[in-house]
Formats: sequence, C-alpha cells, structure tokens
Amino acid sequence: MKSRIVALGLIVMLLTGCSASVEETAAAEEYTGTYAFVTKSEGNTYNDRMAQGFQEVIEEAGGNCLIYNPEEATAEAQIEVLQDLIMQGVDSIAVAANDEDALSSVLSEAMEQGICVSTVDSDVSADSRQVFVNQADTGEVARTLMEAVYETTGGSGQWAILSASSQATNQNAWIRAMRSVMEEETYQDLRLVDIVYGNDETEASKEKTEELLENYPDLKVICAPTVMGLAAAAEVLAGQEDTDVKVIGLGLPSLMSAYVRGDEAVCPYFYLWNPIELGQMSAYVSLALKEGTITGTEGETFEAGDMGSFQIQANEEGATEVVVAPLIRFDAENIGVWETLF
Ligand code: RAM
Repeated sequence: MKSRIVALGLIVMLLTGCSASVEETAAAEEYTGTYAFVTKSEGNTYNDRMAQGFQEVIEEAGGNCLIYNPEEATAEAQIEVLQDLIMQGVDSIAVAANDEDALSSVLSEAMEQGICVSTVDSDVSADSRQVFVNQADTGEVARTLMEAVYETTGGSGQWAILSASSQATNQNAWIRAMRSVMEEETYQDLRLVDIVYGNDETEASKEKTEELLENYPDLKVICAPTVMGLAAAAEVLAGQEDTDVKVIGLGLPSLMSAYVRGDEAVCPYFYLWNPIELGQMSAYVSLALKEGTITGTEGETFEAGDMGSFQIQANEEGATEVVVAPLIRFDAENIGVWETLF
C-alpha cells in the first residue's frame, strides 16, 4: 500500500512539475507561483541585464519574481540565499553558480522539498539541478576567444587570462576548453603565462591587470572572459602612457564603448551573447519545469516566447542543457547599436 502511495506521489510530481501538491497543480496551470533568480553577485551590470530578462517573462506569465544578488561572488554567499529561499518555500530557483560542487547539498535539499531547480550562466554538478541554461556552446566560446588571441598577438608571444572567481564553473569550463584548443599546432607559438582572478569586481580586476603588466613586460594580450574583468582591464590599458598590450574577451557593449573606438583602441573587438535573452530563457525554463512540460531530460521541448521552440540536449559532461544563442561580435562598427541595449 505504502509503495502505491509513493508511486502515486511520483506520478503527481511528474504531471505537475517539481512540487507534489495537488493545490499547486492548479496554480501551475495558471503559471502562477514564486520564481527566484540568484545571480553570482551584486554590482555586475551583466547580472542586472539577465535578471531584467528573467523578471519580464515571469511577471508577464503572472508569476511572483524574486531577484537575489549576493554581496560577493562566493559559494558561501549563495548558500545563505538558497537556504533562505528553501525556508520561504518558493516554487522555483534559477541560480548562476559561483562553485560547481559547493552548492550541491543545498540545491539537492531544495529539490527534495519539491522546488524546481535550474542553473543559468554557470552550472553545478548534474545531479543537483534539473537543467542548465547555457548561454553559448562552451567549445565555441573557447575557440572564438583563442582565435581572437591568435589574431591580436599576430600568432605568437605571451598572453594571460584575467578571469572572474577561481571556482566559477563557467569560467573554468571556458579556460579548460581554451587550453585544449591551444594544443593545436596553429597555437604552438603562443605562451599562456598566467591566469589571474579579479572576482568580477572592478577594483580587484584593475589590480590584477596592473600586476600582469608589471610581471610580464613582454605580454601582448590579456583575455578576459568576464564582463567586469574586460572593462576593468580596458580601463587600465587605456590609462597607460605607452603600451601595445591589448585586451579581448567577453564584454558588455555598454561598458566597452570607450575602448573599441579609434586607431589606438585597447580592445579591437570582443564577444558576448544577449544577457537579457539569457535571463528570459531561464524564466521560460523555470516556468516549464513548474508547469511540468519539462523535467530536464534530454529530448524534451518547450516554448520560449518570441525565441521559439527549444530542445533540451545532453552536453559533453553527460548533463542536460539548453544552449541559448551564438556569440555576437562587437567592434567599432556595430557597438553604437548594441551599447544602448545592454
Ligand atoms: C561575468 C560573469 C559571467 C560571465 C560573463 C561573461 O560577468 O563571470 O558569469 O558569463 O562575465
């Protein structure tokens, strides 16, 4: 008898999304509920643009939206927020993880409580969330950045990486993938001399940039796959009297417009996806998980408003993800259009 009750509970869970209560079934059908979005940290315009997209979609669907920006880009700061969300009994949590493993236990607890859990921008281990909303294919990001390093250095010489926090899953995945692209013969004359971490904070990233310039007088290029890091490095380079060092990476047009224009531009071009659309996609995924349209399994499809129909795929780590968009290249020619958007 007991196992029949458990089985019935499981069927209800599958039919109604992550929570097993019958009352919530009705709510899910109307797309109501409380949907939380936890960013990596406050003071990062990129996170604000993602949160903006998330909020738009949730509120349009009639949901209650909660945005949390932890004070620092650390796992500890996020765990505190996540514990609070479990206590509040929210319906859904979407989180951009500061650490691949450290959030596992709190996110698993959230799922046990019937909360829908997804990651966005930066993932956790596969068993502590249902699906990852990936901004862009990891291999494509790595190859694109390596090609930019190659082109900007002229194919040889020293370069360094200015990353965000040392535990960030997305940063580390891109760095790992860049290292494997670097093994190709084309890149054999390039030398990665250092990887430094500015924690997605402007001052810390500026200090790390200055240290790189001091420690490596022959440095040619800094690659910063973090929007706060890229803008900070560009600001430092633009303030140097006499330097040929360039910066490339992932950045927000609104923060970079001063640095890509003109012959002496310290950043010849950079890349990103649309962070507002990334937040929107995270909201559509959260709604579909709650509604029960998807559970986070490979092959499931769902509708993402104007962005169309999407399918959940398996990634290289054997986990599931939705890949949002190709990378956009920004340079002096097109930045004027993009800088007003994000
Ligand atoms: C930073 C964050 C974020 C990353 C972007 C490109 O602000 O580290 O996770 O995706 O840059």
